[in-house]
Amino acid sequence: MNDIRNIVILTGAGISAESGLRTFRAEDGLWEDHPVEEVATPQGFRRDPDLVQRFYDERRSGILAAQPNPAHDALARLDRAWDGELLIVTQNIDDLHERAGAARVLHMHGEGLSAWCTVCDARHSWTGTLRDNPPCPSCGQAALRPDIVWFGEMPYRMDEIFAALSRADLFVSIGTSGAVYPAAGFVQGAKEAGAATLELNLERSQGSHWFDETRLGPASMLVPQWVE
Ligand code: BJW
Repeated sequence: MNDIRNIVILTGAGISAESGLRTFRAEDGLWEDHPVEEVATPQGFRRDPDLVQRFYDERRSGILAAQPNPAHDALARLDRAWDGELLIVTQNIDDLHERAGAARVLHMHGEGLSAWCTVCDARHSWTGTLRDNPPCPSCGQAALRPDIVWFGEMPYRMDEIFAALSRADLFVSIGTSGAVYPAAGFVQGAKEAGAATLELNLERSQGSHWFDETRLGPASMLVPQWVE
């Protein structure tokens, strides 16, 4: 990594799979039991808010019970040691990168341990449930929803992500299927900016042909190997 200064790392559900958090599109994935249009769209939330709040209440308990695995630990070590630019863009709503000790983390699809008030726009750290309609600590209205980016909504902090991609010398994608945009298009953006591109995944992603190199295996093995 001699001539590399700026690194962008994209992580997906696969990096947290070995921490016991289910991925979405595997045969036993979350979308098997919970149809995506029911639980991960604004329309689904309007139709049945209780169902969606219950789904994310369960996900929140799962996040609180999970622990970072060696892949999160290795990225945190890299973050601490790297004196060039580095950004971990995660599609995951868990906080396992932070709990492993990484600081430069951006949650483009929101955070499971955050609640967002649709009346006053305040965000609050949240570890309890939302299905019982608790009042917003800022405005008192019972209008909190999970602070999650659903299909059809704009992912967070896209300007920062595109700026980091435009400066990247290396783009690394870890444990994501490449099925969801705009994250699935980041590899092309990074390549156009002249970055080297590496995929670490259990199986090839949909955009695997865009990567200069693909290494297949579990994240808990591949990520520490790549970092050390
Ligand atoms: C392992 C492993 C191990 C397993 N080790 N690896 C037509 C064309 C193009 C786009 C669209 C279109 N129609 C609609 C769209 C847009 C839409 C979209 O992409 N739809 C697709 C279905 C086509 N996108 C949106 O609506 C987004 N917003 C948007 O586009 O706004 C407009 C915009 C325009 C221009 C610029 C910017 C914005 C919003 C997307 C929101 C996604 N939300 C979700 C749910 C919320 C979070 C949550 O509940 O947790 O986010 S969906 C779900 O998928 C979740 C994930 O973050 C996301 C990605 O999934 P991920 O992480 O890749 O998981 P899996 O399960 O798919 O894959 C797991 C991978 O891990 C696999 O590869 C395994 O091999 C691997 N693995 N074990 C290593 N041990």
